[in-house]
Amino acid sequence: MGRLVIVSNRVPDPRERNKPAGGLAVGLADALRTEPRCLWFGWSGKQTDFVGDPEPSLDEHGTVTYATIPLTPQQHRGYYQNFSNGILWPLCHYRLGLMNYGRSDWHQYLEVNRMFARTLKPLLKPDDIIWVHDYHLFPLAQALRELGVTAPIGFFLHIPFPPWSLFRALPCADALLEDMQAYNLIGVQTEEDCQNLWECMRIENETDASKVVACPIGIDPVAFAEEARDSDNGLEVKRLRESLHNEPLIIGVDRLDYSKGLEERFLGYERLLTRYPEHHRHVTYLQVAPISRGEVEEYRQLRRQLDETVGRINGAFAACDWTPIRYLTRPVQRQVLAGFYRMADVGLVTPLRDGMNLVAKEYVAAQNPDDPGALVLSHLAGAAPELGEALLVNPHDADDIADALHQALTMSREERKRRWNALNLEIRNTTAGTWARDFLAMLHRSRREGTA
Ligand code: GDG
Repeated sequence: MGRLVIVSNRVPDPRERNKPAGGLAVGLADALRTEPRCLWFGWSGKQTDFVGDPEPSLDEHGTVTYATIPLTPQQHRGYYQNFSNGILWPLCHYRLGLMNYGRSDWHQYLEVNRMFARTLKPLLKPDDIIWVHDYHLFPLAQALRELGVTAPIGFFLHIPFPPWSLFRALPCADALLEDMQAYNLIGVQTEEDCQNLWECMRIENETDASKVVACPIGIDPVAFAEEARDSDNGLEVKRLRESLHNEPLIIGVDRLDYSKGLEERFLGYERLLTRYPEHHRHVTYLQVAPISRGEVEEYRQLRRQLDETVGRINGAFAACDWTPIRYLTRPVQRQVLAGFYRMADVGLVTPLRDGMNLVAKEYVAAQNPDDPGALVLSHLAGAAPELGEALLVNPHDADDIADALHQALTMSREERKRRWNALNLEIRNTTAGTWARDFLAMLHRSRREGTA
């Protein structure tokens, strides 16, 4: 059997202990543990002034060979910052107003995809199967096909896909959809994304419905639960526990991104404090929000806005011995995070749109089965269809968030256990491992059935 070749924009450094916060790396790392042999190809995260196709750097680590290339500053700006993060990211999260289209960025995006194809091709072996990840690389299969690559190529989109009525606002929508025909199989997170993408592809070309499938990503719940149990006595976890004096904790963990609905969430918490004053001086809300894409203006603005909102809420409600919101913009170590989740009485996950949201699943996995916390979850997260026993809220409605938080904080242990058992069953059924296995089995099938 041939190797699995993973291609993603960014390739994690296997030697880095403090892994960067991000769902794709977390999901894939969990899934890869069971793969016998694998090549992982993509951008190293570094920049170079060398113009021309770079030579990939190879680094073997266990069963995985990491092959990485740098980008020039111009490629980084046009392909990564402007087109991927400034155009596709807002568009796919239904935020047309934040999309800044520039034709030169589109050209740069296409050119970097072609450069990825040219530098990857010499590393490929006859029986390889290729799995491309995420919106940075929509046109990659077509670029590989143009170089004569005939291997089966699958694609997985980690973020949502909008309906045609929105997607058609992208000036190069037709060309992108046309290029995506070159994939043998395309996976998305939910049935809604599947419908949306298939309709877009069908409008442009004859597309077989079986080419686009919903294949929700998960975590490794057993390993994460163990991590949470082990970290219960860690120094930072102890410090947090002691600082709370047996009072309840709400936790939120998100990359600092406008799709995560942080401003709306803070306003929902403020509404809780306004409408349910019995929680004053008792509840603490800890928000971990590591800075992400800090070089992009929209993200800097968001950060300023959140600093202001947190300051305002704390200023209005704090007492000399109580800070209602603790707000951390530095990343927390993964194991410490697991312990924080376990300690928290409420997991608060309210994105305005999210492909899946692994934090919701991590929160469930980390709970103590005898005394689990309650999950408050946006119905617009990709995880919502699977996690129906969470308290589902509309993230745009501060009162809805406040009511759900109050319900979660006052919920009986019996009800928490009942809901958690159902949620836990769900996350144990759909894991990172089953996600990768299911997708790859479908991709192999497409080869056997001759569509590859
Ligand atoms: C994309 C899609 C989809 C966060 N802060 C810290 C930290 N994290 C970790 C979490 C979690 C991951 O980052 C975030 O995953 P999400 O799924 O919530 O979100 P995205 O990064 O936006 O991921 C998303 C995902 O891909 C997978 O397909 O679900 O919809 O947007 O694992 O724990 N980790 C550490 N410190 C932090 O401070 N160590």
